[in-house]
Amino acid sequence: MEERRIKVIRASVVTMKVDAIVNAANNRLLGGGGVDGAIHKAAGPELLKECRVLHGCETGDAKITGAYKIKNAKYIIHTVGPIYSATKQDAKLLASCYEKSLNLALENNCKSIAFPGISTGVYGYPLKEAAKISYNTVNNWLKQHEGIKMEVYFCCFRQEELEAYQRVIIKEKI
Ligand code: AR6
Repeated sequence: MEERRIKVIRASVVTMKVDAIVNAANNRLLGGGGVDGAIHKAAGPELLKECRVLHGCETGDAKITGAYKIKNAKYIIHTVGPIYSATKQDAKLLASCYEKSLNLALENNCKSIAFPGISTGVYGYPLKEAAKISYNTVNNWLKQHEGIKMEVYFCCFRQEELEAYQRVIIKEKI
């Protein structure tokens, strides 16, 4: 039943009408390229101001801020994925990003959250593996939080991302 609370769509996470959008940030939390750059650009300079006082974020952890000029969301959850190194640690850290982000969303009374593919850009995480880990982590989290309302969107920016998630979901249903 959890799959009904998960939606995979092709969209920029910046445009999502949800309580929290997730940012694929770096340890410094001071902006960057990719989805991080797009979020900071859309949210405006006030976001950077708030990020400065957070004093960074550990890999696998998450921190929350306001969404400022991004009016379609209430919060931005900044999480730092692992730089892919082909070690067992990668999967643990990536799963932790999704879990910690969901925990933060729940603590802040969010009922919907939209994720980009953490670590699947500059940080080089192979799409197929990342889709599997993120989907399973979210699915397990939802199972553990059955009574609460939380809509989860996987926002795929590129067609390949969408296809990677669709493959994971099809296999899940077999
Ligand atoms: N909405 C959704 N997904 C997006 C968007 C968007 N607007 N833009 C890109 N993507 P990346 P990372 C996808 O590189 O790998 C930054 O410089 C993109 O297609 O943004 O976690 C940070 O500051 C890819 O699949 O994040 C860090 O230094 C996925 O988002 C570093 O990059 C993630 O790509 C983090 O690297």
